[in-house]
Amino acid sequence: MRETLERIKNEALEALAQSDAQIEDLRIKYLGKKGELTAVLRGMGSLSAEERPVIGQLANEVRAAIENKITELSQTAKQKALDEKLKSEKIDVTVPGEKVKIGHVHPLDLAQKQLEDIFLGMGYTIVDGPEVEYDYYNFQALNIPEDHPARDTQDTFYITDKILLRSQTSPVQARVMEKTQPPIKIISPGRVYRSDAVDATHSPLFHQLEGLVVDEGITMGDLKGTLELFAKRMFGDETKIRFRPHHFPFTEPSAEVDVSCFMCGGEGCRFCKHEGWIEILGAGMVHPNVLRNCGIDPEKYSGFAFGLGIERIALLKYHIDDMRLLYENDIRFLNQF
Ligand code: 2U9
Repeated sequence: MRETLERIKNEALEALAQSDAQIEDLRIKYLGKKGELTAVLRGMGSLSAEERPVIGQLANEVRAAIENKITELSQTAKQKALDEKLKSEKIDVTVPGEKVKIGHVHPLDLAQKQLEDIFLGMGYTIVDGPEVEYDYYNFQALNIPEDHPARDTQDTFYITDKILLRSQTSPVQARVMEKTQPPIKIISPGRVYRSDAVDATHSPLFHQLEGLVVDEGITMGDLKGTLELFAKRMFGDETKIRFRPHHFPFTEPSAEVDVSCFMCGGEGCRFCKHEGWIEILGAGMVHPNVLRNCGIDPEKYSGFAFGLGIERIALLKYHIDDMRLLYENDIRFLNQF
């Protein structure tokens, strides 16, 4: 048995020294449950009482020698694999990185930002408000009672009888007037909703920017001066404006406002459909009923208001002929800005 153990030890160590790829196979062969060493140990029952501890100790030494060799070889193999991995995965930190593509500011945002900058420069404050609004602030407070025909032209989406998606940003101004006494000088840009079918010039969701100034002694002259300055800053110093009488329920008197065509200087061209003028705004003096509804004394204060569609400004500014392009987010379109 002593010879068998010596033979197993020598054979195992030699086999392990020759091959590191089959370490596991060799471990099973010599140390496994059905391995050669286990078979010897099982046969120890036939040994005499004196021989048993001696052979037992030898068997343990043989096991330890084989196990130590296996541990040593596995560690060497692991280290070798790690060295090879580190070598093959070496990173050259001096290679220039791949450029990350960054997006563009959307043309609608560009237009809104420019509009905001112009009015911020004139001392206006930007205010925000809810898009889901009470019928009261969207219509009633603005002098549009339940049976008013303006409800047809501003037909919107109703959540309940009394709650809707705002059809204009005017409710924001109504809320400000309710909370604040004049002087008030604000603009309210934001999303508005109308029950319109989609085409080149309509969308059920679009963006407005409205302005409101209320103080003692505000006149139509202030409105004209403000919009003239706005038009020059937006479309160039040569730009003229003209007021055409109109009707809005929330302003009296009211006007539609045109700017002289910034493509032909007012001569008439394809861009302005040979009119020389391009309509961009609605405006007027805040109706006394609206001031009163919002807790402001129309005997003491007066104000002007104006409104424009931000899409219309973006289309004009960037010579885009179809509003749908603004919402499709086709990357070939957006890359141009
Ligand atoms: C209050 C009082 C009055 C806002 C105004 C317009 C005229 C106007 C349209 C332009 C194109 C809307 O985007 S559009 O369809 N707007 O013509 N808006 S005066 O008047 C107000 C607002 C708030 C409290």
